[in-house]
Amino acid sequence: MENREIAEVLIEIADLLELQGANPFRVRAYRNGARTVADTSRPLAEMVEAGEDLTELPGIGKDLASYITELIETGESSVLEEAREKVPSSVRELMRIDGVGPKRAMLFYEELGVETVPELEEALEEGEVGQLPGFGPRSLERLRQGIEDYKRHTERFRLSDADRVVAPLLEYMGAAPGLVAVETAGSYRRRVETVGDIDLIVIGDPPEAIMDHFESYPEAARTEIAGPSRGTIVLKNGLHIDLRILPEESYGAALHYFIGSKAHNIAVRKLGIERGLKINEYGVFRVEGTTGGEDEAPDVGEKIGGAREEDIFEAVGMVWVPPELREDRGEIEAALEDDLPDLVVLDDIRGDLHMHSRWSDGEASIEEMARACAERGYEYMAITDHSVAVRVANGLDPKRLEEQWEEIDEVRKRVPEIEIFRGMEVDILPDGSLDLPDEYLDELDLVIVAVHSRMGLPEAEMTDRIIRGISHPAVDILAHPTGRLINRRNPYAVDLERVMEAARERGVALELNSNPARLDLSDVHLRRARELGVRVAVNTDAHRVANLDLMGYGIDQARRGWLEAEDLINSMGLPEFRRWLEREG
Ligand code: DGT
Ligand code: CA
Ligand code: CA
Repeated sequence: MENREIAEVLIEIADLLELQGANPFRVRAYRNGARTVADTSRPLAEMVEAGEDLTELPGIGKDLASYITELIETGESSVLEEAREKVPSSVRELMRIDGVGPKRAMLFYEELGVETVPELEEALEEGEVGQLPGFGPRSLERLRQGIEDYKRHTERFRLSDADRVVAPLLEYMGAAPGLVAVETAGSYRRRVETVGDIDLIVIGDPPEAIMDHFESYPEAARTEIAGPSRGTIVLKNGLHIDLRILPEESYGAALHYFIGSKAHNIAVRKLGIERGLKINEYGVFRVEGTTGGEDEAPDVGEKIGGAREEDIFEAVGMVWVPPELREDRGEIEAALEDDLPDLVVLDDIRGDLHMHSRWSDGEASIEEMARACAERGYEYMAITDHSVAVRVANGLDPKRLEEQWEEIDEVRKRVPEIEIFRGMEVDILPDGSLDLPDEYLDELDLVIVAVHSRMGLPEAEMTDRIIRGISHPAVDILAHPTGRLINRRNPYAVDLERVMEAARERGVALELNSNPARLDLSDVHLRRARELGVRVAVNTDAHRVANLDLMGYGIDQARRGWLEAEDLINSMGLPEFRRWLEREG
């Protein structure tokens, strides 16, 4: 059982307890536990098997530890089952509607028998909700709006979709009267693979004029909040934008606060308290006997910093932490020791090792791809069209592969600025064998393997299949190792821990697929790969020239996974990379 699945169970328990009006501290304990589990790169299943004490993990008490152990050992949770007996799990979804909390969700369920959002919508239309106590015309209208929003935006936005919206928005805000600076914060700034909303922070004067300008954004569908220093608009595509206008002297403190994450902020604030400092979005203050609580007056005490973000870190003895690491996943401890990783940057990339041409399902010729890679400053690249099993992608049989090699030879002459490796994305068939005869595998410079079929196999079979696939001595890289598509398809059931161990033993690299719909491996998985000493290849899997620019998403994700240039294979210069290709598997 993966940590992610354990976390989902804990969240479900928390939601159900909340619906049942349980003690908020108990609910929070499950939520904190879920976060810890999801953020732990080592599988808890392995810890349980090794007889390790789960209560060593932050936020995991005795009870939680025993529930998790039960879940890992039996695949079931008696606490969850008990909670489900009192209220169906689908009722949780009602709480995701703006304005519906646990009390109202339970009211809909108990009084109207409503268990799902569509049922609630129906009850609203039939006038049943209007019969309930506390539902006047205004709250009915708000509920209708909430359901609309829910339907339009039940999913978090992919980072790439957010990017498309944010670039023009920043340009527009830059033209606001009296504006001094505008910056992004929140999960967007931390480059999380999906974002709930976009947070912007601004310095400028007068604030009213800036807020007016913000509300008048042509892409806005409506204004949700418009206060003197804080506003929220909802764009036509459903994305919410939060804006905060700040005085210059607390800009750094506010930037730090709103970049988050919340967990990171709380940990930094705690360090402050230990030093008699209060840290909040207004600055750093020296206060006798501070509790650091959010109920304290915000700006009491002697202000010792806050204009620059560094002020916050310096005050607690930390070096500056890149936003991508600010998740309270160990960056605080590392920054106190000045021992943060030297995170990889786009410039470290020397080649892209996964791309398609017109020979299979790509849209560009090999020459167009080669010239585009050379323009991006790469020293090398690999053309990796599909093997024959992927019929829908026009996969190549050995005969066409040989013809393709002739074309690669031609292009090598015409585009000598870059080394073009003969590669292929070879399918791992359901039995774990590879979709290309050995004599051809041996002739390839670079072999990527991947699963594209029978993704519903049980975990043990899928794991054996993949390990058998990467055990072929010709294999260099395992592409998109979990097969997930963000918001579209869950990862297939696979024991990634075993796959990583096998990859390390065989000297096979795991791919970080940079396509923003995949970003596969995830940040937590990448961190684990690094811990285990498995090399990573950040590739675009480009199907057209413009896709080559998706490399930046892979780099963002690699940074969130704590990767340094030396953890990658495609950061090597050409001679070193050639030696890597010739390594003993
Ligand atoms: P999202 O929007 O769900 O993708 O995630 P974030 O991290 O952007 O969260 P958001 O938009 O709710 O808030 C932006 C930042 O503001 C968050 O990363 C940290 C900070 N923040 C929000 N609420 C709290 C809070 O209750 N306490 C503390 N310490 N910081 C908070
Ligand atoms: Ca946000
Ligand atoms: Ca926000």
